[in-house]
Amino acid sequence: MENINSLEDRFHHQIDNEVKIEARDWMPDAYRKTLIRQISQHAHSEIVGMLPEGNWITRAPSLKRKLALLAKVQDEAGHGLYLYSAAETLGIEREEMLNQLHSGKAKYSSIFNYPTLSWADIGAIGWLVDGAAIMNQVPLCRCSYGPYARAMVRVCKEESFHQRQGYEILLTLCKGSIEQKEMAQDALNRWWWPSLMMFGPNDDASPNSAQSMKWKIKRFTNDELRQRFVEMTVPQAAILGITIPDPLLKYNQETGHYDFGPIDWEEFNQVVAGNGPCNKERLEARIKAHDDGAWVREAASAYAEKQKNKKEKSVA
Ligand code: BYC
Repeated sequence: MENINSLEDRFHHQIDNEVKIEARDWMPDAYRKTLIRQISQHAHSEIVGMLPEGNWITRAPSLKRKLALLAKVQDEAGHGLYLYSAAETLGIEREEMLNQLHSGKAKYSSIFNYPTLSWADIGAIGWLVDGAAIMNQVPLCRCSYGPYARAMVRVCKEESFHQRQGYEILLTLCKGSIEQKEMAQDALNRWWWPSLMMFGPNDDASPNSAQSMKWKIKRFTNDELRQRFVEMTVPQAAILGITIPDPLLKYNQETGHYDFGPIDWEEFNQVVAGNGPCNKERLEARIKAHDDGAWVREAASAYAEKQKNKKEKSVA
């Protein structure tokens, strides 16, 4: 039997042997820190991601569409809850994470700082944004940190329903009138490049990837996942009969993969720095939702306290 001398050796032994790290296990500070960073950013993205779609719940074109969108947005709130809970197992309080988000200090996915201008945008978000999310998050089900990996299993199941509802919205529009198909094309034109940016900077500009890969938090690099997303999406666009807005997108016979044009990293940096089209609006809406919900949290805490007292009295 192998001799595991120190806590650090045990940690590496677990990582090497695909044994999940659990909250009770010793872990290096930097591993804990990077997980808190990634999981909390992910949680923030889920709850901010509710906002652009939430705008369309009252304007969905039919009862069926309204129900599906409502369910999807509720799922996203649930994803936020699982993820904040997973981050809490690492020793950070939810309140602290929310303070970081509301004070503008925490990052969330760049994609949610773009406006939803038409109903077709709801289709494009489901198809592209949730499609990109699945591509990125399925490997996270094998993340070395148990609570994050397990949360991802359920999140991915729900994301796959979201992706299909989005694609079906676009399929319906593309089979409809000329104006409807133009709406779908316009949505693709606006959401394509931001969706590619969701995967994060190119590998040579990604400061966290190499270490996260060693720790088996990430299983694939940003560029690998972005490439896979392009490969998956091109035939889907062809079925819809709409055109991906990239004149350089071309199948490369030699590599067997699609080549695509350069991403505008200056735009990405601006959005991440808080200067995207909707950053201010999103943060204000999030803070308002949090403030408006204060009475619910207070009532829930008061009720929990009452129940606890009741139980204590009955035991005494
Ligand atoms: N936007 O070294 P890198 C959803 C930051 S939710 C903003 O490659 P890492 C959905 C990055 O944080 C979608 N910032 O970092 C919800 C880092 O900054 P710091 C969200 C970005 O962590 C509702 C710096 O750039 N998904 O799907 O190794 C409705 C350097 O990057 C972005 C997740 O959060 C970005 N796009 O890799 C519908 C998935 N990209 O912290 C759908 C989990 C990078 O060093 N997260 N940055 O200051 C991940 O997989 C990884 O964190 C990332 C980035 C691939 C995103």
